[in-house]
Amino acid sequence: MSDLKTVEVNFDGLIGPSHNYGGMSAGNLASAANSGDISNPREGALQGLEKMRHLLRAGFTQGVLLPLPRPNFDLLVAAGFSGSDGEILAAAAKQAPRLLRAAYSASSMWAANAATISPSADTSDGRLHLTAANLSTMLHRSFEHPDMVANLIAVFGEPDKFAVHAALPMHSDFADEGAANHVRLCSEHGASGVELFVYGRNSQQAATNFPARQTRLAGESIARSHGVDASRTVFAQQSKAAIEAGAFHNDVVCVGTLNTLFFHELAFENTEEILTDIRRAASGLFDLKPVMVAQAEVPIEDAIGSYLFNSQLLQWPGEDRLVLLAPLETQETESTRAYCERLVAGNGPIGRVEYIDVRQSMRNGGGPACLRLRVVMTPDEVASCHPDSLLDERRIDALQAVVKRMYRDQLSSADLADVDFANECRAAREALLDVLHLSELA
Ligand code: SUG
Repeated sequence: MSDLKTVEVNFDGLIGPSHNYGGMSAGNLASAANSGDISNPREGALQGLEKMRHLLRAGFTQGVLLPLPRPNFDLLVAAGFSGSDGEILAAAAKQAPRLLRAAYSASSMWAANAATISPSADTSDGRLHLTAANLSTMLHRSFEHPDMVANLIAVFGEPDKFAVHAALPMHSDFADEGAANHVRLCSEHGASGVELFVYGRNSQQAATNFPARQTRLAGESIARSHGVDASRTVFAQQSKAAIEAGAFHNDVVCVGTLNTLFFHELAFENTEEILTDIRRAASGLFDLKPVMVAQAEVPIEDAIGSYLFNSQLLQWPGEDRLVLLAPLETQETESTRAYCERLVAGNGPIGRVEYIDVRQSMRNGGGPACLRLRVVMTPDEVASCHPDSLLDERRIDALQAVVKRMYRDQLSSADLADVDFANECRAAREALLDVLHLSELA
């Protein structure tokens, strides 16, 4: 029996005080285009908090994941730097500036890459399973997972209800980028669903021009360890054309929720076969509603430039049809704005589009969908997770006050060498942890 009160909780990654444009992600066109620019961590974090507030006010249950400790001194020490913090930073700035930018990366803000989630309705042991993503393809993301596991255990600590799995082995055969390459479809959130694991390459296939960051083996491994019914699981290959056009994660060209899959014509290698597989896996559960956007209507370059698909597709309280929460860039791109107008004028499953400002994150290739990790939770699970990680207006106000007081509004790569800035980052994170009573993570 499905449970009507099971909800999809969005846990947004809060943008950290060291948010910078490091040019770290090959194949992510925004990261390359804005490399070296001055960033504004304060504005970024405030934009993220306003998105969370917007959804909270609309009636959603909204969670948050706080930034990880940066700079990561362990990385710099592993690279042979030694001495005081100040000495390490100064030497790294001179000898290995790219490594220093990696050590400071605030990339855990993109919570869609934190983990892959299987809700308890889909798993053999009836627990909610979370596997931290190894993010092994990009250096600056590859060391997120140990701290992320600690974070996830702090939030989902009750072992009878939640199973937090460590990341898959750190090898390119197991390359895994988490929920960004995973879609769950169902009739309603509490019912058992179909899990779509999207991959860019088979494990032994070499990366092409732009790296395919997810292997099929990674998805298969996660599906096995979560205990997802094989007949309700689909593996789908991302198209090479999409990766080469800059879709470094599937969620740049596809988003799905409930029975609706919204995707670009060039998203998958073999669209017809994938739709057939999903329909077969969904038999007896729901009727799939595919919404495919034709290349002739929205060229893939516009889809990627505007992040049309990197939107949150939401069952908005009180509305019959789904709502697409898209970045402002989608409104500012002629083809995608016009497409959205036609979309809502039609009688398909998406009835409204809202635009939201997350520009600081967008300039590093992260739209509204990248910033959140979706966790479908029963009322019991909501009651069992760390309560302060679920937001109310007061907690948002308190986080906002820390950001306003302790985050810089201008950050350049030269600032990363300054030990005062490293200390500021530590202090800001501790103040954020304090607000949510998570000081054990300090
Ligand atoms: O992994 N950008 C992130 C963006 C992640 C977007 N997430 C999803 N699509 N779900 C990435 O490429 C850029 C950081 C820099 O260049 O400083 C960066 O890591």
